[in-house]
Amino acid sequence: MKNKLPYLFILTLFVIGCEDDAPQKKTTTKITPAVQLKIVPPDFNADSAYTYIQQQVDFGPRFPNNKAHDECAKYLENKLKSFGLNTIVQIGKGKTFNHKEITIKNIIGEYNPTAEDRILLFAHWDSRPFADQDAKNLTHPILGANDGASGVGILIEVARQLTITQPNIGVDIIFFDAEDYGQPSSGMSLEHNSESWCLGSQYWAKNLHKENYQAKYGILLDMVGSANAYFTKESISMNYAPDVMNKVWNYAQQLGYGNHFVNTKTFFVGTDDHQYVNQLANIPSIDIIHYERSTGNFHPSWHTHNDNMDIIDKGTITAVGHVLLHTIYNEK
Ligand code: AHN
Ligand code: ZN
Repeated sequence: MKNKLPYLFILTLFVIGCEDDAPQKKTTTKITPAVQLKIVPPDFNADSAYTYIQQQVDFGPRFPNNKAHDECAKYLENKLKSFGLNTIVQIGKGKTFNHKEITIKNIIGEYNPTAEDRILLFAHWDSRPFADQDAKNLTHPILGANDGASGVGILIEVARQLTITQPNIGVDIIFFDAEDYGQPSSGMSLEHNSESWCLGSQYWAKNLHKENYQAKYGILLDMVGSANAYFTKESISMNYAPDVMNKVWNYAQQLGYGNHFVNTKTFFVGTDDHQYVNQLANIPSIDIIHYERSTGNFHPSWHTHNDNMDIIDKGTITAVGHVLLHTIYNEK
């Protein structure tokens, strides 16, 4: 330090001797690139996502108040924690259509919790306690490989990728509980008693895990694992978040998944978690969900015992995972 004094003296004389507009102090020049460098999205690993689906299904049917549900909750919490996400288990009380008191566990992972700009990715992790759409064993619970585990498995793999390659935005992943404890539709009735579904997302939307929580938009994955899945632009998403839906579907088509992500608009049968995230939490959210063309309903395995690992397809998982990562890493 002492040695610098003579130089400082000479420099001062030099500055005094210069024109008035000469800089008084040397500042480092900031080089702003003309084009913001784009992050190359990491490769989505469908084998890894498939394993996460299998591991959930291996617990058995996972509905509130049963043992497999408890074990799976712990597994999901530990998975998010192991990838370094700030993990919260939101516990709440709920009541089912058949008057059962249940404990709701919404499992939340925050990536880059302090970032202002965030997106929300969600899926339900519980499986249906009955097989009311099946022809036999209607009262037995289902495995929910597609209806539940598929979306969650893909999001666990997304969580893993987030910590390997950092995106420019914050990401929240929520695994909602008790989506699938809704009242079975009786006979010819189309009445779904919609409030009896999506108990976990309803609870969260009324009791946000963070005060004034907001996200730019949300993406729900529901029944995203079957072969040749066909994702249409369904009406709830199109009413609340058409821009988000068009953006994601455009990305999908640019990536070559136009066979899965089609421009057809369809009417939504019943309800889903994005309904409450839109309506109660005011986060414009879309649902990526299979539409069965022959019936205008959900996948044929829906709420039957055929909803097991046999119908899970790595090609579809790759498409959904790739589109999600592309969307995340193109933000900002
Ligand atoms: C009904 O509204 C009939 N079902 C809610 C959507 C759902 C059920 N997604 C998965 N399981
Ligand atoms: Zn279901």
